[in-house]
Amino acid sequence: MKRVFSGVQPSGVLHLGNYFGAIRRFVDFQDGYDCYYCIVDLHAITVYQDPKELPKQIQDTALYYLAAGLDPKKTTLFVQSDVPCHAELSWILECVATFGELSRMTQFKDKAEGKESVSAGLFTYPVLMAADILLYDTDIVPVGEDQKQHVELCRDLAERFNSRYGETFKMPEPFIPQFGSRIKSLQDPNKKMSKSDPDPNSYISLDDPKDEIVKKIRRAVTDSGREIIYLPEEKPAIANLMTIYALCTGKSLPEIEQHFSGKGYADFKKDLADVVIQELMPVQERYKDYRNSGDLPHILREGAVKANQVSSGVLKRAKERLGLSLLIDPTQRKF
Ligand code: ATP
Ligand code: LTN
Repeated sequence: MKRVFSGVQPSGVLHLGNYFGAIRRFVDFQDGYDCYYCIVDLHAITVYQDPKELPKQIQDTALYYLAAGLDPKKTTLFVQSDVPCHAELSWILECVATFGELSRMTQFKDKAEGKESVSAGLFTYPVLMAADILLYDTDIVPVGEDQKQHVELCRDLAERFNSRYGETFKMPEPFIPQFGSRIKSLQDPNKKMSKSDPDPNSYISLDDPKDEIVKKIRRAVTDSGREIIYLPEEKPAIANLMTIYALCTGKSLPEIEQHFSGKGYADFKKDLADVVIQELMPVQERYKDYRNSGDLPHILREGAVKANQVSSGVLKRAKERLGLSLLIDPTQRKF
């Protein structure tokens, strides 16, 4: 069976971009692939996280994975910091990555821009991501468009390591769907919808109540004119809203254009709010059910034990190739 790996940071409430660009897609792979989905808390602490809030954010991210439809019987769900091999392989790969290539990462440039001081972890963030992926002999990495450059770096590091030390890592492929892999901000269609956006009107959170969803969609910026027509270059705001409509309903863009022909933005936004609510209400119900069931610690513990078994074998392989000490065998650690 081919293996799939992906991760989401527990750095705040998940939004529609994370849902359509990542976690809803994760569900598509769970039948027929061996899936590992991780809550990447070590990535989240590259920027300050309140230690009182972080445990809840980790738990919530896991609950939303489940609420989106991931079945813990079919997939391995775990928290990154419960599996020590991630930080260990990350250090090894930092010794293979170059300062120059990390300096070219656009996410780092965006996140560091205008800041007086940023953590060294924010700079080496993509190396930890490469370690996450390579530790599972991953074939496929489903991510949103913004992570493409990081998956390419991961491939470069794997190739460099393999040619320097001998065949060790499997070469992963990114899976970035054509449609919905970059949902835009509701307030500025030139920016991606993001958890770290200070304006909450720019995103719809997975836990937004119905009236909030209606309000945010009503306030969403639109383009000049009044036609519901998909022209991403000329009318990026309405194209983004149509993308969300298409993802919620499964309708094609021409079908949506036809359905709203002769109608204006107000009618379209009203219907859009309805279809978003229809998509999110069952997710919110399942979130509550999983939270009340109390099953989560058990699911994450089982996931961490399995993730440790697989990743420790790959870490051992890498340490052997490098000639590092193996007096303590990573595969013999007890969890
Ligand atoms: P931040 O914006 O604070 O950096 P984020 O919202 O991008 O965070 P991540 O945890 O970094 O969240 O991303 C989780 C997954 O969601 C990744 O696969 C990422 O590509 C995807 N994703 C994030 N934002 C969007 C978006 N606007 N459209 C589609 N996919 C997205
Ligand atoms: N950097 C990713 C989150 C992430 C990830 C991964 C995604 C960390 N490790 C491994 C896929 C595979 C992001 O979405 N910001």
